[in-house]
Amino acid sequence: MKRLTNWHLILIINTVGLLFFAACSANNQNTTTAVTTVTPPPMQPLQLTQRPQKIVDLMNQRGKQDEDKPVLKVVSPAANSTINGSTVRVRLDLSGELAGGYKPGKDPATGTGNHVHVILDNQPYEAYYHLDQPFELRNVIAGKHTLRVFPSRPWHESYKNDGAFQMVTFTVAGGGDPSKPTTTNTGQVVANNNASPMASPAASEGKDVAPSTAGEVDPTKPLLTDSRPKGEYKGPDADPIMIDFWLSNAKLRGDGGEYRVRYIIDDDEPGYIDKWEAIWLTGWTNGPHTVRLELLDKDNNPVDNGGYNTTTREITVVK
Ligand SMILES: [Cu+2]
Repeated sequence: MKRLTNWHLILIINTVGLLFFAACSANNQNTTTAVTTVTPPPMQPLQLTQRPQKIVDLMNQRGKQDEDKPVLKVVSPAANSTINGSTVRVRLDLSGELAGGYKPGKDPATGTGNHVHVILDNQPYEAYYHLDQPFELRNVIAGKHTLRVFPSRPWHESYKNDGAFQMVTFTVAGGGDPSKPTTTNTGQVVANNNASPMASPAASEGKDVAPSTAGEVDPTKPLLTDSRPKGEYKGPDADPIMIDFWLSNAKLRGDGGEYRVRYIIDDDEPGYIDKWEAIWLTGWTNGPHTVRLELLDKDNNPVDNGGYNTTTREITVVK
């Protein structure tokens, strides 16, 4: 009986040893990917991909619109003005080289069209389609604010020519009720003033955050204006997803400058943008994601400008 037990023990030890050996050899075969056997691979391996064919087709249909150089001027609120009350009327003037036919406006049939991205402080943009119709920000809270505008295409890619972008700083005296959101005249929420104790404009991370006031932004210093992605992406629009931004007073490495833009999706490995143009990422999983964009200097350190140069947005992908 005793001998049998020992024999069993030896058998067990040998079996365990064999298993270890098998496991080790399996690992050895994977030495080049040893890290991924320890840390599970990310659930969402995003990859750069080219501009989607449906957008290429749209561009062809648009003729020479994409060669236009639209210039925007903020007529109201006037730069450095003070507004009494809590409603800020936005009026824009569009000029520039428009021979290709660039004109904002929503096509009732498709619900899309050229439009302007309007950004209060560092909140997500709102779309302004018909520049001859009123656009108001309502219940803007008291204090200093910035408004940033630039022309965009139906698929939300910005025009990047000189003069396309303008930022003005203005002050709201009196102001709205901080316990209620700031909205447009069509009811779109621009800022949920009471939603979070995070009062710092640097922490403005989307619609759920921050009583919205301006950061201490210097219009002469490098400025990254976050634009896309935003909101919810559904069905065929959910993959690939475009990242796009406006860049002022800074040139990226690939454009002859020294700056880079870093993007971090969820907590994945960062990616870098070294040429100022929209990029498309494919491989998104269903559900909520965070997209962080930040401007880096030549030493890869974030460049601060009133908290606007590092922005995190929450998006939702529904495939
Ligand atoms: Cu847009």
